[in-house]
Amino acid sequence: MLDAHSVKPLYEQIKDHILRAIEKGVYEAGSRIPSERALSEKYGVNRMTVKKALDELVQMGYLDVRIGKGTYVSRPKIDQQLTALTSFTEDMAKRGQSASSRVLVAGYVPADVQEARILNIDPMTPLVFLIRVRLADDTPIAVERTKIIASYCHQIVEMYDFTRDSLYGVLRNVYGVHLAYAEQSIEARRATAEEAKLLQIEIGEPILQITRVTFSDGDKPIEYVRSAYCGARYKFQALLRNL
Ligand code: 16G
Repeated sequence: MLDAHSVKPLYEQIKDHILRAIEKGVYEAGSRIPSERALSEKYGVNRMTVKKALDELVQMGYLDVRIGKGTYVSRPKIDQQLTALTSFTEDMAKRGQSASSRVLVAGYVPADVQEARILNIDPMTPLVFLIRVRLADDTPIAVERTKIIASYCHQIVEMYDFTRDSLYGVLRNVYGVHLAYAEQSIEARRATAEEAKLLQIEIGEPILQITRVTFSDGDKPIEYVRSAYCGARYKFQALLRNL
């Protein structure tokens, strides 16, 4: 199965072989692959060679090591198109997954100087403040910290339960707020201890930090969101046209 005379090192050949098995569904997403020992017997190489192949596949995101349990084929990431202003609930519905949230904070805070500048309001203006862990089919995907100018949505915190309700849905259907567009940036960083706990990942794992300012009609900024998306479970896609 392996070619000892090839210029390609044995561990690379094993990597290719395992990758092909993942692509063909021989090793299915979420399933456990054979142990290092079983693979070294299968390929007739020592365990270090197998380990090197597996380590690289883990680094590349194709496999996950679960300590004490074994090595598993990673599940495909959720991919979000960067083309339209949509909500988490809508994104999950489109994929046939159910969206829910763990609400950590739901209340009101006065705008600080930075928020006031971003939202074009006076400091101390009341803001709705929500911190939610967003879940897709019960898997934590992101921690979102949302601030919205409270005068747009009187008593929203008292009246709605954001474990199930969609914030954008309520703004649109109840308060008649039309969200026109958003400015968004995406940066890479490592998970903090708090995020690691909330997202059920290890401290230091990759995070996509997203900052979004959402505008209603008339170019009025109304929402300021800072979110930490789990890099292993989420990716963004965009179609780029040559202008
Ligand atoms: C998305 C938005 C977030 C918005 C939320 C509303 C990103 C990065 N963030 O998660 O800004 O507050 O949707 O979701 O896309 P909801 O209507 O499901 O509560």
